[in-house]
Amino acid sequence: MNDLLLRACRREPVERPPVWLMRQAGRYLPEYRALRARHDFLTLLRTPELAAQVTSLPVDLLGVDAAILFSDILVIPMALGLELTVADGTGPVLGGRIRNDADVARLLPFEPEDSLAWQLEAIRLTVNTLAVPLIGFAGGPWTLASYMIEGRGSADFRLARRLLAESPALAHGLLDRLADAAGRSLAAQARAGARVLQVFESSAGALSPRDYQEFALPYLARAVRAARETGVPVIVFAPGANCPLDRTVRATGADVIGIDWRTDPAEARARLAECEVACQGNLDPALLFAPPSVIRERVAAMVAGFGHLGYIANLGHGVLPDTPVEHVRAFIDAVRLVARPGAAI
Ligand code: 1CP
Repeated sequence: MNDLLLRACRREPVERPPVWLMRQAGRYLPEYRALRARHDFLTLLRTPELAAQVTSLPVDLLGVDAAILFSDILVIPMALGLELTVADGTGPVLGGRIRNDADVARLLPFEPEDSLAWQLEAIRLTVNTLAVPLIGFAGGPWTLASYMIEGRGSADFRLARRLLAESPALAHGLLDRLADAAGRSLAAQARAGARVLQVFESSAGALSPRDYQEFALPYLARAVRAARETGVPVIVFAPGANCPLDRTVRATGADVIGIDWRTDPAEARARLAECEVACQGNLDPALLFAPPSVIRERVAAMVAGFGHLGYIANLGHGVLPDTPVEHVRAFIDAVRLVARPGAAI
């Protein structure tokens, strides 16, 4: 078993930093597109054999040091009773979005072993065949709420921000349900065999500093605490959060903090000097459209900025759908190359 990721999460010595990519199992891979041509997205998600197959694709094809379960943050809203549709070419849409107390009262009780049994079965199947650790994940409570209020992704989540302003009590009621659901989903994934858990608080950057403190951080902290009770390390990724990194780390108790591409690696480390936390990130996903020589140069600077200890090489957000696979390979190879002591680029 390649345990580089586990050792990096615990800030133990490693021969080189582990490398994987957020959204590594997606549409930029021709093998994924071929499977998608034969099955719709929800069939891929809900058929454990197929989900296991997609999860393993980037490990087999690219040699990354971790697999991330092929699933989606929107499976929790779906389990709570919102209808999820993913049409070709457009983003996912949730039916029955949240507008009032009655909508929250209608949400179904959340039992991961029951409503997300297929997700847990996919984990059990996948871990049997993988030679790298499997990462389980969930959306952060605020991010789940933002999609459930908006009904879809949004550049600025203005409907969701409006609801926080107009109906804070309703928002807190919803976030309370989602903190519980995200925490229990993560813990169930760990029990099924996930060795690391990541919380995607992807809508963090939509909030003012003040509202992040009130509506995001306390609920994110609850979900992370529930997940960490399983003993599995937790990565918190809150891209664009208008909050100092060390405050998010202290409030949540994260083992690893995801760093987005807008943050300088050495500045992130300086900010976190007093925290016992590992870092993950943070190459701009758009840089994978640059020539491989530029990718190698930027990876060298990134690894030098973070240092080798307690560091997981990754992008600063998900890999973009049209990214050339050869450039993804250049990224992975560059981490291996620059991480060799004394290696020149
Ligand atoms: O490597 C992987 O692809 C792992 C599985 C994975 C993960 C971790 C998928 C598969 N989705 C996610 C997380 C996810 N989903 C996030 C958080 C990560 C991030 O910030 O990038 C978010 C916000 C979503 C919601 C979602 N689901 C979107 C974004 C939509 C939007 O408008 O904001 C999309 C496009 C989906 C569908 C989806 N999920 C995953 C895939 C491969 C796809 C594409 C579906 C298809 O094949 O058409």
